[in-house]
Amino acid sequence: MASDPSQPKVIVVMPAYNAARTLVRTYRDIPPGVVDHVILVDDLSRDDTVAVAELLDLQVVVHRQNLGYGGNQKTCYDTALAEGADVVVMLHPDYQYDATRIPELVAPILAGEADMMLGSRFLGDPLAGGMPRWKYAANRFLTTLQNRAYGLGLSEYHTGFRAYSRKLLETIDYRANSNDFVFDQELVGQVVRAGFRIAEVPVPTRYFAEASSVNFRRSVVYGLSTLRTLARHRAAGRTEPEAANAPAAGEG
Ligand SMILES: Nc1nc2c(ncn2[C@@H]2O[C@H](COP(=O)(O)OP(=O)(O)O)[C@@H](O)[C@H]2O)c(=O)[nH]1
Ligand SMILES: [Mg+2]
Repeated sequence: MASDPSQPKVIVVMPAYNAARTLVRTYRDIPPGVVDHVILVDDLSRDDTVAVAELLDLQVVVHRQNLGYGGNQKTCYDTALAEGADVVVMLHPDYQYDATRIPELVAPILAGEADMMLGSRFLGDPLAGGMPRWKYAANRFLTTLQNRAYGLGLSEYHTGFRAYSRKLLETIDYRANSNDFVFDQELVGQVVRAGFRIAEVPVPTRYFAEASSVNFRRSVVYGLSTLRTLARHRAAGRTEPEAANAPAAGEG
C-alpha cells in the first residue's frame, strides 16, 4: 500500500457482515498505489469473515454485538479518523462495486473540488449489471424526491461506494444517525445541511447471490425510512438554519 507521509492519506473502510466468500476478491481489486490503509469492521458475522480478513493486509475491528449496517459504519469512520485518514472510502466487501474505480472516486476530493463522492450505478446501466427491476424503480423514485428536497441533480443516493473528506466526517455528527441501513441517507441530509459539496462518478455494479441480502421487506422499511429523513430535512430547514455552520465556498 502507498505510504508517503507528505501525501494525503487515503483509507478504505469495509463494513462487513457475512463477507467471507467475497472479501478476497474485493480486497484484491483495491489499487495499492492510491490506498494507504484498509480497515474492515466485522459486525459479528456468522461466517468466517474475520478469519479470512486476518489473512489479508488489513486492520480488523470486531464488534462484540451486532449493531447493523449504520452502526458498523460509525466504527469504520471513528477508526479511520483515529488512523489519520484525509480521505475515507466506504466500500462494501460483497464485491458489488468495482474497487478498481477508487482513484476516480477520490480524485475530486484530493483536488479540493468535492467533500463527498458517490460511485453511481445509474450513470451507467444498472439493469445490465443485474439490478432487479423493482430495486431500479424504487431507486429512481427515491432519488427524484431526494433531488427535489436537497436541490441537487444526482443520479442516485443509494450506492454503497462512497468517499468523504476528513473535514466532512469531523464536522457532521454521523454518530447521531441510525444503526440501520438508513444511516447512509441520514448522512446525505447532514452533508447537505452543512453545505458540503457532493459529486459523483460512474461505477459498474454486479448482482449475484452473495452481493445482495436486502430483501423486499427490508427494502420497504428502508424506503419509508428514507422518506422520513426527507420530511425531517424539510422540517429542519423551516426551524433551525443549520447551514449557518456551513464552511465557506471553496474551503474544505
Ligand atoms: N452490519 C451489518 N451489515 C449488513 C447487514 N446486512 C447487510 N449488511 C452489509 O450491508 C451492505 C449492503 O447490504 P447488501 O445486502 O449488499 O445490500 P444490497 O446490495 O443493496 O442488496 C453489505 O456490505 C453487507 O455486508 C447487517 O445486518 N448488519
Ligand atoms: Mg450489496
